[in-house]
Order: sequence, then C-alpha cells, then structure tokens
Amino acid sequence: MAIDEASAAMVREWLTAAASVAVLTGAGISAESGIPTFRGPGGLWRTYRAEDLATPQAFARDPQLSWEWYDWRRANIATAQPNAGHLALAELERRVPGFTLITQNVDGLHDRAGSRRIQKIHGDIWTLRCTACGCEWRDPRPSLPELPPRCGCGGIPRPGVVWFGEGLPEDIWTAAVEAARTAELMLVVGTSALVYPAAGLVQLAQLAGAKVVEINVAKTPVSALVDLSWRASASIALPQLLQSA
Ligand code: BJW
Ligand code: ZN
Repeated sequence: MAIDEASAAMVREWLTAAASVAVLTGAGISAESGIPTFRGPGGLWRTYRAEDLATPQAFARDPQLSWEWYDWRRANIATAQPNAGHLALAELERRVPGFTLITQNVDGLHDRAGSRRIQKIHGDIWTLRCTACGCEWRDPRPSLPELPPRCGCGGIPRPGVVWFGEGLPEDIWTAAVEAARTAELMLVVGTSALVYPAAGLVQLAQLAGAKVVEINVAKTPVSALVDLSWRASASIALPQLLQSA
C-alpha cells in the first residue's frame, strides 16, 4: 500500500522545513520483518494473549512460562532482518539534524538498521536484569541454555522490558517527552496508540505545535486527531517519503 503522491509531496515539504523531527514507532514497523504485533493476528502465543503475559504478575506467578515466551520471541527476532521502513528511518536520521526516534519496540531492529538517536521507552529484549541483586547485562544469544536463566548471585533475572503497571525508564522517558514537545514534525508509525503513556506523546507533540503524520495499515484512536493519517504499510510509505526529500 503506497501513499498518494500529493500527500507524500506535502509531507516531504514539512520534512524539509522541520528543524526537529520525532518519530514514534510501534510493533507494526517490525511486522513486515516477521515479528508478530501485540494486538493483531499472531498476537497470541500458545493460548496466551501477549497483554496477559507482559505483566509483573505473570512473571511472578510463572517465571518459567514468561521466559519461554521471551525465549521464543528472542529466537524469532534473531532471525529477522530490518525492513525498508527501519532503513528509511535510519536514513532520515542522517538527513535531519534534530532527529529523535522514540520506539516502543524491544526488538533492536532499529539499531540493526543503523538508527542511533533512539529512545527505547519500553526497554530492550536483549537486556536481562536480576530480580535479586539488580545487576543488568546484555545477552545476545537467541536461545538461552537454561530457562529461567540464572544470575551469578543465584537470583532469577527478568527481561529488561517495561511491563504493564511499571514506570518507564525515567531518563529515557524525559528525553522522549522533550523530543515530542520540541518536534516540528512527528511521524507515528505502526502503533495502535492504545498503550500509555507512549500514546500521549502524539497529543503532546500536536499541542506543542508539531505537524503529525500517522502511517498505519489500520485506523487507530489518533487517526482522527492528526494532520494526515495514511492507511499504508511502513515499509512502503517511509521509503516513499524519502524520495527526493
Ligand atoms: C502496521 C503494519 C505495517 C501492522 N505498517 N502499520 C492512561 C490511560 C489508560 C491506561 C493507562 C494510562 N496510563 C497508564 C496506563 C496503564 C497502561 C496502559 O497503557 N494500559 C492500556 C492498555 C489501557 N500503561 C502502563 O502500565 C505503562 N506504565 C505506566 O504508565 O507507568 C505508570 C504507572 C505505574 C503504575 C500504575 C499505572 C501507571 C507501561 C506500559 C508498558 C507496555 N509494555 C508492552 C510490553 C513490552 C515488553 C514486551 O515486548 O514484552 O509494550 S505491552 C505492548 O504494547 C508493548 C508495546 O510496546 C506496546 C504498544 O503496542 P504497539 O507497538 O502499538 O503494537 P500493537 O500490536 O498494539 O499495534 C500494532 C499496530 O501496527 C497496529 O495499529 C497495526 O494496524 C499496525 N501495523 N502492520 C504499518 N506493515
Ligand atoms: Zn543477581
């Protein structure tokens, strides 16, 4: 699904004029890399809804089950490749000095595509944090030898992600808010805009005066609020925006 050329041209003009650009991405940008979204088809693992697993309660109840889910996702992500949407955002970062990528995704595909100015507001699936001693490390192995894994102190680590009911990493969230507040243009890509506080960044940017453009294959709660809402896939629309921008 492409975007109509007249709208694309208008957004290219906004892009050229904007001294600062913020992009908010969600699971939809990685869907075409083969990573299931949370709420769409494939949002189910075994018989569990992703939303029921992504909670501290689910981890406390059954760390083994929680780790099986994360191990399955890590293995899937490890074989996935960044798609044209991820690559286009990395290219946009090279072109726009005041660029910030705010991602809700924990998969690391933006990094692998070459993006550097990233605020990962929901953490990173490749990070582990011990629930006993608090130490944190990175483990890039797609499949962990022992589930649940163990920390050197004997405690059970958890994935370094943000679950429902938990606060977002403070410094990262502060930077994301600042980027949204100062953006002259915001792109909202592949997110259902249902999860807060992330979804609130869209309204924050708009109230602060940014033009806001949504790219999503389906309608979302912010579709009616933004300046332009495109029913388009990220891997087609984002490269299209960069053409002679
Ligand atoms: C395509 C496409 C293609 C497909 N191209 N598009 C205010 C109001 C109401 C509730 C709250 C509120 N403030 C806080 C809350 C509570 C809660 C919340 O938001 N609940 C709502 C569900 C109602 N929020 C929290 O608890 C947050 N913490 C917090 O607020 O702390 C303060 C606090 C403390 C104590 C009590 C209360 C507050 C934390 C939220 C953490 C979210 N964590 C997860 C899991 C991360 C770890 C993991 O990966 O396992 O983050 S949940 C999950 O949802 C994940 C995602 O980042 C997040 C957003 O999902 P996303 O990315 O939008 O994916 P989907 O699947 O929903 O949508 C995909 C979209 O792509 C769709 O629209 C498709 O159409 C589209 N698409 N293919 C373009 N090719
Ligand atoms: Zn430990």
